[in-house]
Amino acid sequence: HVSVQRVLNNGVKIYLRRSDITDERVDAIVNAANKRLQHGGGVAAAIVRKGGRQIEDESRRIMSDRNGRPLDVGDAVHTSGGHLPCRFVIHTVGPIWKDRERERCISLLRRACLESLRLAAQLELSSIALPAISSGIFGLPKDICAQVMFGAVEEFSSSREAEFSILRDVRIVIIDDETISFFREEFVRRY
Ligand code: AR6
Repeated sequence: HVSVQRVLNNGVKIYLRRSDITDERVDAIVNAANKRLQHGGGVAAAIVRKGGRQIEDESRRIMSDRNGRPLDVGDAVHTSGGHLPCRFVIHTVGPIWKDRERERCISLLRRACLESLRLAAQLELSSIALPAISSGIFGLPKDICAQVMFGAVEEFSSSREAEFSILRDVRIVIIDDETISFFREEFVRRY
């Protein structure tokens, strides 16, 4: 669980931690979800496995309230944390990587991160943990994921939303060796 941290604008602290995000003691963890909130694999499956039925039931309710209309890529919605140690799960939809749509994927990942942070600020949360969104099943290159995610946290920390919120503890939590090596490299490069 070695963790590194830096203080950004408005006193927002960014942490990089190696851990299972479902164990994280924060107000909200972010799920790398899909447009239909079907939590089939990766971090999503781990979240519903540990969090229990409630997260799946609430996810279904969100979809039925939308009459089945899928979320847009970059959107963020929330459910409770069920049996997890966090109060909320913020479900965001990252892009499916396509080499030919590089810039579009980058801007959608940035939006997914920012929408998650904004939602946490609106919910008056003080801490949040994010996984390496889109870098697993959705195939987004891990070096690009690290650049975009740190960039989005910095952008949030400099925003009015951050200034007027109590969100001060932002963690990027990564479970595997390979992914964290890309994030460590980017962390060292930036800070
Ligand atoms: N804690 C922290 N990170 C984790 C954990 C965990 N418990 N489990 C996996 N990761 P992915 P995506 C990492 O595939 O690429 C699902 O089916 C993993 O190593 O979970 O956005 C959804 O329902 C990787 O680095 O998300 C969607 O359909 C990162 O989390 C689709 O996958 C993200 O990998 C989303 O794909």
